[in-house]
Amino acid sequence: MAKQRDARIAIVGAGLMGSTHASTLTFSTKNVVISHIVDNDLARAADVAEPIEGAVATRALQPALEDCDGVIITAPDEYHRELIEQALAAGKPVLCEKPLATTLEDCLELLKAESELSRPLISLGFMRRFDPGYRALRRLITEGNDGALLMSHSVHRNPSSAEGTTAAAIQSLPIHEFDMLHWLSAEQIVSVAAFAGKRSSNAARGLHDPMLFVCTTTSGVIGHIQMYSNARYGYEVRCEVLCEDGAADLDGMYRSANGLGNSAVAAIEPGVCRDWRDRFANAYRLELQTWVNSVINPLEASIDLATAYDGYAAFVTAQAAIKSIESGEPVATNLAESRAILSPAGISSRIPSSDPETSKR
Ligand code: ISE
Repeated sequence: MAKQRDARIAIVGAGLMGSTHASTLTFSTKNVVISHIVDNDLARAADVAEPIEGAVATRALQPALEDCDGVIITAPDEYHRELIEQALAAGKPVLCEKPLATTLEDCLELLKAESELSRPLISLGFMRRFDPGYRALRRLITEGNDGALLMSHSVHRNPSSAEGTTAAAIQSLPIHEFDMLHWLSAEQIVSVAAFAGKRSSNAARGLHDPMLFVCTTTSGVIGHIQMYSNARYGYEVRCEVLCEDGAADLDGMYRSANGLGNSAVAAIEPGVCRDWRDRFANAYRLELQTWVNSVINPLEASIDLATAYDGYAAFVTAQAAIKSIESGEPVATNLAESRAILSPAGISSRIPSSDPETSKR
């Protein structure tokens, strides 16, 4: 059989995530080559490109877009909309780190731009969807051995905070937890109540830290999220789900009134890490391989890759959480504005593929 041509991928943004993805693609992913590292700071791009055979360091986005099969955006958040639009205009699939964009209007414009294409081209970097532990929890819920999901409890701690304000922290940390609740429950989050409480002396002025979020989904599933971005001791995420007849968590705890389900044992990843890149190294690898596969063969696109809509839904939830902190009241999420834009095909036309952990590599 003829060998599949490798996907040529351009990485836009040569910072922390750009260099992490460059190394994961180079050393841990197959059927891919990095064609360009694009950054306004050419020396920075050259540092990342230098050890990668064939990778060109450049400041020029357009030629890179023309000469690649897909684009990974790891540039600062405020450039996401513009860069995604340029990738779409060039007809290239794009995997963008969260957030989708930095304003609601920009998120909606991107949904609109994508809905006008013949197929969806935007994936969002919610990598936890590929973490073996979260996947085990999700299988437990979807297999239904223990009945319906009722509640989830999650903890998100960073050793220190790059985010100096409450709004920035909400858009950067619990946004992953909002997406996890949406993905684990397969429901929309309809409201958020956020609590600031006693403030840690570790926190910068202008940042409430820690915070607590109580989210409610369409059917009434409650997601309880603790965020602390200055824990000092390390990076840690935890998640426990409670179903009608059982409970399970990311650390492998499983209790059930019905004996063991098929997915009872969660895969265990390291508990406390230096940062999210270590904790989610495996998830990033699986996410990138899945996305690369979808660039090579769009018909194999995985439904587990977060879509532009998922990015928008998480962003809307984060905005509601910010309003709730400011007002002290629960705030309803408003997803209605997307309805006029999205045809059913626009959000669900990805064809499910097999589980990335078990599919042939
Ligand atoms: C960081 O910005 C991320 O995007 C990580 O995924 C998240 O887990 C971490 O807490 C954030 O600081």
